[in-house]
Amino acid sequence: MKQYRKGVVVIGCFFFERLTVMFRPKRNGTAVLAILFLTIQPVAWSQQEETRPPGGSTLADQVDLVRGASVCAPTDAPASQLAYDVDLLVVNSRKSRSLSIVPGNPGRSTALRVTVVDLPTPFEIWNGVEMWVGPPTGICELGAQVVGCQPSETEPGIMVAALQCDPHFADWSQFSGYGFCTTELICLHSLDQPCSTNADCADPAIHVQGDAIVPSRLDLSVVDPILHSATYAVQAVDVTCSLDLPENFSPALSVATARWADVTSLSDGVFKAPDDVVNTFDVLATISKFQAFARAPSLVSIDVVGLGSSGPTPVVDNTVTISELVAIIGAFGGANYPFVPGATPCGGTP
Ligand SMILES: [Ca+2]
Ligand SMILES: [Ca+2]
Repeated sequence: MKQYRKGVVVIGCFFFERLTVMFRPKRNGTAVLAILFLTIQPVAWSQQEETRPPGGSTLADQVDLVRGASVCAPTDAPASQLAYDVDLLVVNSRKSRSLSIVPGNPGRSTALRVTVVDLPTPFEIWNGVEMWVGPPTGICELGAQVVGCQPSETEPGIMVAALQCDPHFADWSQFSGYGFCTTELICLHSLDQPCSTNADCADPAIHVQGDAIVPSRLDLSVVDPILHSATYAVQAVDVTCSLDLPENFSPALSVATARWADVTSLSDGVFKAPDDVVNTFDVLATISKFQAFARAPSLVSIDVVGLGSSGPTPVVDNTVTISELVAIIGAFGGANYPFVPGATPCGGTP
């Protein structure tokens, strides 16, 4: 019992210190958020272990690679590229509303096709729909978000791209986000890799977004809930290849989203990959991003909804507003993803 109390004191001190940092008066309404957070925290500690699905966080640090040659690889390409012309890598940390991939294929013009494989209810009606990754946009995010900027060593940021209905060919290696190197010499907002300067934190990931990217689902209304992962297949195809021949596409890279509003976990005082649990750390991370706290998780993790004139919308908007906080707190209370399928994306026939 003494050890338990000691642990509670340590955790309490940790949160007090974090709140002291975050709640310097920067924005109206901060005091309200602080009270809100302090109100829900006791509930959080009592619930956080109850919402973990069977199997735990087996996908939390997923890194996977598909690599293979397309039958129509251009004959003038170096032999070394012929063997690797369809590299695709899913990077560390799933997101609720984005697919984070590294397209690979430097020096080659490819298009990236996203096929809906298996979505949880009620989005299963979209299974089989095909879309394409559109042109990337840079978002600098060390502090306030600046959409349309070019991330660099001095302006850390991410590259995002919306799904669209037509293929977009590009040498995707020309696009790079940048994390920033913390005093602990770990890159934040990128691959959490060791670093000595920001130059070590180049991040080749493209974060693919759209209303067809929906979160995995854990239905807490049933006994023994099982996480239904929302999965997508990403394939590359070279610009020289016919899009009508399935064999011209790369092997499929399977990418899953995180559970709804599971935006992070916390380890050694640093926000890490989602852990299949929605608890105080997810709320804390969202508040910290709302406050433009530099060590908050990346925007692409926290941005889970858009904000329209009549409330939240299913298309993320590259900003973190009170809508994100409401969504995360709702999920913490057991709410599922609040949106339902609209028209089939791209008018496809699943
Ligand atoms: Ca979490
Ligand atoms: Ca948003």
